Amino acid sequence: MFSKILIANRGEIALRIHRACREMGISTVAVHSTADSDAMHVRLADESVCIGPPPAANSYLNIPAIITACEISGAEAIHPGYGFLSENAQFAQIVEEHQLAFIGPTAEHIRVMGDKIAAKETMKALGVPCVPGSDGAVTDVAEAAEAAEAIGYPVLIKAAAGGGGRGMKVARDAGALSEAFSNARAEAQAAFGDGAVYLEKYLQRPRHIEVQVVGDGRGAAVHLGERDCSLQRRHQKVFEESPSPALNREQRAEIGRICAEAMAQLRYRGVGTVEFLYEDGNFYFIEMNTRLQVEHPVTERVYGVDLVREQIRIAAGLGLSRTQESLVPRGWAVECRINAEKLPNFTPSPGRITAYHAPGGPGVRMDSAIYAGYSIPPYYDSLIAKLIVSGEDRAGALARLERSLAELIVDGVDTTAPLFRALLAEPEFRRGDYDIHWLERWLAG
Ligand code: MV4
Repeated sequence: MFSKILIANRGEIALRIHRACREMGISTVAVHSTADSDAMHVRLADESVCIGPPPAANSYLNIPAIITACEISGAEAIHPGYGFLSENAQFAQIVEEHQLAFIGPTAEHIRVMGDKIAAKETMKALGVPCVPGSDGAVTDVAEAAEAAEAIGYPVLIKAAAGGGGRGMKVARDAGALSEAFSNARAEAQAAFGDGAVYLEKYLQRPRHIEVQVVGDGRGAAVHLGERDCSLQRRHQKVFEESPSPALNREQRAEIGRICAEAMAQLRYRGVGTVEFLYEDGNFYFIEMNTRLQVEHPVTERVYGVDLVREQIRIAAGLGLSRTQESLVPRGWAVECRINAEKLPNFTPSPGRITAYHAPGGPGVRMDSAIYAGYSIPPYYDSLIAKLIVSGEDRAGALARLERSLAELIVDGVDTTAPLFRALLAEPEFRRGDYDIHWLERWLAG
């Protein structure tokens, strides 16, 4: 096992990783920008290294500075968290070239899944159900029109280098295809420096359901069920839950088995998330994320597994701590992403937190790096806390969510916490009756 790990991240996820390390007897090295000298992840770590000025491009994305911090501190492994360098294949490769362990998949697996066309081709070949679409990239309008006729309208044009919804264009019919195609290509080129696009059948009202997988890199892999992440705004998740209100035990076991078997075949190493759209009882693979996700705690709660501990064990070559048979879901967990943003427009609201009280008690977990007196810097994303609440069933979890939100105090900045109190009053939300467009429709109404 490692004796020292460098955490290449900030905020709540840096703390989350620090906590797993501490429980495993591993010392931690924090890195930080000059804007984060007073951050909680720096205060709690055993050592810290300043790696640059506030903009992430010059600090949390500064590969030479992070490798240097590792070498001067004597850390043997790097945990990238989520965002920043977590899905940068080049970074994973450089880390390993320096005889350091990257706590995550191989650079090659990151690269393949980062190319959405290659990811789909790979998963399809492994027996994972995919959205009907073009066979790989589509290079001109004529080819696009031919593919669209075969798929059937409406179609969605997506960037191969994309993900997260950037550069996607819907064509409702043949008349709209040419413009949608040109716009998607131009946006992909501008956003990613790669104009490659592909076509898919446009699913009109799916849910976003993602399967948590863990592989040992040697051909063993398990799944930890699913999370329903359909409640999003502008491609940002707002609320997640596990299990999904839409699935039964048989459906879960089936899609989970398919994903775990695919990961075993791939010899996937570490944690990963296989993303699906789910409509009318069918799953359609869209993308795979090769990192620990923001919403991992709902899975941890329902399956009783520490996913960060699992990541560290696997990177150290210890293999999986659990068999599939031992992974039995219990109860229900939900997560609210609390952002420093002002409603109703979600305007960023950085500034000084003058008072803070976190909810607690049975079934409540608050993952956050804020404290009273802390100043939220304006340079990074606005997530300041994740409130994860569980119960014996969905109704129990929602009842606890309601009382937790009533306990929460964050003064000095605006937050999105009131949004969840309003959601709890919505019958459709309470029934779990929502799709990927529900939240934006509700916010607009
Ligand atoms: C889709 C889709 C409908 N049909 N693909 C958006 C982000 C990217 N990860 C995939 N996305 C979508 N892909 C097909 N074939 C609708 C979306 C989509 C979406 C997906 C998940 C959660 C929220 C969403 C909001 C708008 C569109």
